[in-house]
Amino acid sequence: MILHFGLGAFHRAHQAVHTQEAGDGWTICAVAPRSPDVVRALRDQDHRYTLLVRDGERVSATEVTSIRRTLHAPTEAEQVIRYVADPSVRVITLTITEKAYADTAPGSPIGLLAAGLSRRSAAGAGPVAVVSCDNLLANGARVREAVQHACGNVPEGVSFPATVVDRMVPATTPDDLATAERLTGRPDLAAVVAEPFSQWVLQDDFPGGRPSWERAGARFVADVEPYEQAKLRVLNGVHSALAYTGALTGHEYIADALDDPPLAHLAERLLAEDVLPTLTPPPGVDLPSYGEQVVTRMRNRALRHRCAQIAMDGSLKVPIRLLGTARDRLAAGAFPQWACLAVAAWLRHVTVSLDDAGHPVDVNDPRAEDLRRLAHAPERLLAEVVPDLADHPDFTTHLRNTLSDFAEHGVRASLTHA
Ligand code: CS2
Repeated sequence: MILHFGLGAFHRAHQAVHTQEAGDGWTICAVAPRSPDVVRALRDQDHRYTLLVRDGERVSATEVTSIRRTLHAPTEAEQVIRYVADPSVRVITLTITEKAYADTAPGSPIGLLAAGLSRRSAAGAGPVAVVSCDNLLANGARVREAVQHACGNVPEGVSFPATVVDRMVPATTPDDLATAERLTGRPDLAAVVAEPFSQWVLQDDFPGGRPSWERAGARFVADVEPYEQAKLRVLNGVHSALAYTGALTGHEYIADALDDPPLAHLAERLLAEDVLPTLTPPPGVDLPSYGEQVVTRMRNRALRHRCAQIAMDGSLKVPIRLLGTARDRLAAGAFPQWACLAVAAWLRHVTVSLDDAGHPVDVNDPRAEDLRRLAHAPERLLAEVVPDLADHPDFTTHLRNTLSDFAEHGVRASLTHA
């Protein structure tokens, strides 16, 4: 059995689907860290739900049945710990978002996982793989570190394979729920919507066994790092750049942002001039074609992927998605002007939080208050968010100038002249 932490739409459209498609009998018990809503919805419908795949005008509906049980962590913490320690659980997957790795409080996903792993190793319940499926750098090492921090040691018999996940899964809307009902004839409050593309690259380190996810298209590789860098810098980097510039220029959806010429230009230049030169191609991958494929996927307007959703938690995402690119280009003696523009758009989004027409943008970031307090002192703000780029005064100067241009001329006009 698989125990999963994080019952959001992404899990229901990715790992749950891979597990069903592997077809070798593995099932999932999924833990909701906070809200009881999806737990209630799934329990009410026998844990079956619909995956809608949207591609332009086409939409298909598939029933997903791999999740068989759900637990609500705040009210069922002891059961969660018991599951972690259960010998029949041999794989534990996580989609808990970037910020949850720093939270090791007893009731948090990491706290519960650590308590369960300690109990498991004390009881000799057998080996288990803990598989982070979040968009982090070295996510295997990161969850291992978080567990070690919470338990004081790493319990024996636990592996932490690194993985790279990829599927665009926007938040489900009332319209999606109505479509699911129309296509299946049943109301479904847990339906999810995704693009056709789905990928999972994993390090093959599963001491207690695993599903044959390769039958569902997953790739098991010795080293995930080249895939990770390519995915985080190309897809997530461009996504974040478009989310901030899109929101600040009045676009609600990523596909609309990409339809706006200066924003499309930013995405193309960012990829070609800043991101791709920093990457080592993963085996068999042609990076320019990969970049084009990613941009084509983002143009799928049926997905209605909101800029605001992707803009969320920038203080945790931007360093992983854009600052590594900037750092590597600077080290190579080149100036990453497009990455710098994207970082400036993020800073304007989180600190000024008004679009070009003066309307407030949705900001959802645990550090928003801190960063806003520094908005009047650009030097300190930059030292705070790009500390390791402080010895590149040309980068910080350009960032400051870009912020002034945004304030004076607006984001769209500044991009048009970039
Ligand atoms: C997005 C990602 O929400 C976001 O920040 O950039 O979730 C993106 O859709 C996925 O990583 C695609 O694999």
